[in-house]
Amino acid sequence: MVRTDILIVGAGFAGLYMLHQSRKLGFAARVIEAGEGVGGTWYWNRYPGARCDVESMSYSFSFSEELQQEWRWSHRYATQPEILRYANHVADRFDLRRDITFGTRLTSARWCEEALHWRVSTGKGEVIEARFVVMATGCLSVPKVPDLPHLEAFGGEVLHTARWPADGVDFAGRRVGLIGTGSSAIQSIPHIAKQAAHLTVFQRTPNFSVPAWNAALDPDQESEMKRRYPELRAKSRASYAGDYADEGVVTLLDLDAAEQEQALERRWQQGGFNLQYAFTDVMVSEEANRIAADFVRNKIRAVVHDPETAERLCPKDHPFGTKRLCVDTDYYETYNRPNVSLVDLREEPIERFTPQGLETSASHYEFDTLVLATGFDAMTGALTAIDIRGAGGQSLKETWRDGPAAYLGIAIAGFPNLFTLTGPGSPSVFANVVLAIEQHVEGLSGFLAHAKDHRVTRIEADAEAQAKWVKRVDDGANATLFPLANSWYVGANVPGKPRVFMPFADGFCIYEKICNDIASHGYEGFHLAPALETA
Ligand code: NA7
Repeated sequence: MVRTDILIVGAGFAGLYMLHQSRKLGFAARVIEAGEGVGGTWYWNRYPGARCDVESMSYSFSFSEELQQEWRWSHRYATQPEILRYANHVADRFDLRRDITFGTRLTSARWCEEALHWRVSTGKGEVIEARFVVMATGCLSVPKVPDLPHLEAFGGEVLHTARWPADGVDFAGRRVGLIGTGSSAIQSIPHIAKQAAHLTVFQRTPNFSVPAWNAALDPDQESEMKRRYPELRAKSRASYAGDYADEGVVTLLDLDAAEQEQALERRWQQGGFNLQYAFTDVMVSEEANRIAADFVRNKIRAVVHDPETAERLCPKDHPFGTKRLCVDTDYYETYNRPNVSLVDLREEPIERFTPQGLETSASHYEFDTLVLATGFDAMTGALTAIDIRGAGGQSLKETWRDGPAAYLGIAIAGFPNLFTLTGPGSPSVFANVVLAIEQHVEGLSGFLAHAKDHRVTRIEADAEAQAKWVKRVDDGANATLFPLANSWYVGANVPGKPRVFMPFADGFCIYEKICNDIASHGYEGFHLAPALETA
């Protein structure tokens, strides 16, 4: 039996930083991690072309000035191997490994009211007692394999982008079938197409993608950004998306048609998420959104030579940016290669897999290897996969049957002393996630320090405060166009998952202000029970 003050689940960016902060506060802390190394999403997602689509100077920890000054990113957007090296560097630099148990999965957690602690079991049969449990399990960590008809009949290799073999895959000479056209597909398709004899992409919904214009970081530019880091990080913290890129600077509908085109083109040339966040109205006004969407559709038509393929690649069933925007390098250009073809599954649905490939309502497609780029049970999947039992013995999965409810996205009524980093109802995936992690870890650390100082042993979110928060998150999302898409933000990609808009969409800076206000009012909305005095 192991006893600890804080048990942290997951050794991705959130788990690593939480461990560092817990130690700083003088708590005994342990991390358990299913993988054999640190890095979380960057440990598992090793598919070819995997890279971050937030600029790496921004998508990196800001909590240590020494760390952000000494680490050197090679490119504007770092590759998965580089980000994984960074996560390993952080683990070594802050001597974190000695408190991490790898290759171990948490299977159940039970709250013991008399003892005021969690009793946690792992897949290896260990039992850990912890006063606090912090779920750092990630928003996109449970891969989804869709229910595909007779997949078991397929005789070739089946790969999932989120569980890619560590040694890589050699596609030379192989015919590859790939299902999906989200970020993982859009990043991997150009790389697989360069190697494979033939690549057939099976698309159900086309996504909007904007160019990354990735390039090596110029050393002078890097030095200048490092010199300005305090200012850039402050700007990020005060922003909508936790990023220092310009935001909200233009209202598209205030411009005439020529100015609109010019403004959109300027953002297109800058690359990345600027096209979405540089306009105050694109995510709230259908008219502004249609202008941006038309602009991107015309870009697709200009790149893809075959007009039928171009039309199939143009998203038409959801507003621009309402499914998470993709950021690519040569994605649309790849469809001009003679060894790449696109199958529209809305025109010809999959009927069954066969030993050689798959059959749609119109044709039979043969391939040797199948790549599933089919996404994740996002935001709640990792939490509901664990048998978590709260104060009345109720399960979290059951409690969230109609959708996830969490106060500030960090604590759940009925589940004392349990915290979710970047949980549903917090900015999380709507922001630069590394900064969202810092925001949560720092907020929670402050809270735990307060609890320690005031001899608080039991912290629980108030059910009424939580219900108000859930409504606030919902109202915020409903004031935007985001809920209009069948996205993983609303759980639409998992059959049977309740349709609830999960991230807090009002903005990173607004969330920060709310949390600070709550903390300064003695942690309103939480029940804090002091330790029982011993006679
Ligand atoms: P996504 O963005 O959820 O994309 C998954 C893709 O797989 C998407 O195009 C889906 O089409 C497709 N899909 C899922 N199930 C099926 C079935 N049954 N048949 C055909 N196609 C299917 O996951 P990613 O891994 O690409 O990216 C996730 C996030 O990681 C990304 O947003 C970034 O934040 C990083 P659909 O759109 O559901 O019709």
